[in-house]
Amino acid sequence: MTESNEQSGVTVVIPCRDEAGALPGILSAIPVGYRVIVVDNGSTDDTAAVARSAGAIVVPESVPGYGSAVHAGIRAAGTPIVAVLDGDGSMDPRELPALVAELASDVDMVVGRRRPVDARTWPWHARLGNILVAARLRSRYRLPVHDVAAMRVAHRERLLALGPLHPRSGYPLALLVAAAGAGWRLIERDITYRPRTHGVSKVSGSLRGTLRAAKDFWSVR
Ligand SMILES: Nc1nc2c(ncn2[C@@H]2O[C@H](COP(=O)(O)OP(=O)(O)O)[C@@H](O)[C@H]2O)c(=O)[nH]1
Ligand SMILES: [Mg+2]
Repeated sequence: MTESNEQSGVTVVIPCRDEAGALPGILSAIPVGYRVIVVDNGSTDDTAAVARSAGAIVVPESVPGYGSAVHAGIRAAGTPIVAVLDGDGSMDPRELPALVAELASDVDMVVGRRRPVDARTWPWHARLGNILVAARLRSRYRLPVHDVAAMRVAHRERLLALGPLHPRSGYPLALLVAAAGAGWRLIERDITYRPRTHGVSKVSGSLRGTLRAAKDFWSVR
């Protein structure tokens, strides 16, 4: 990241809980001109210090959960465009400019469709859950998606206008359902999906985690 982080009009929001190991690799791959906000809530490792030392802005969030963290980051972003990706090294920030390039006044959000690099990247239970949820988003909400927008780029004002969504891991689905309700136009593009580089999964890395996420998803219907 360089001094001229303002010029792109893009802020990358990275929700993190205990991602000190993965963050340096992610932050060194942030495209030139992009600002970075790391939202830290409940980390017990030095996620915040690592983020700051790499030049990111750290926003604390007291309400636990992925959704609360993302919403806090969007609120704190000072640019018209917000990008969101995970902080575990599973997604490549270098793929963001291609998504940003497709965002336009008549395109409300550009979402990434994760393409795993190998079979171990995505636990079967999480992948199965994802396929079922995406099928429902296509059939019930007419959204042109095959994934739950884990990496996404959107207009900040339009995101905030949707209001606060789900505080935990139901957030991505709640966002897509709210987007459908608001008549948003979405574009989906393939993104690379790798195994997390460090640390442990907080959501779908375990069957128990996937079932908890499924319960959160179910509450969004
Ligand atoms: N701030 C914050 N980030 C979280 C929380 N839960 C998950 N995350 C972050 O959300 C991203 C996705 O979580 P992850 O554990 O990779 O879920 P998985 O990919 O489904 O296994 C990672 O960057 C996590 O650090 C939370 O409660 N608070
Ligand atoms: Mg992950």
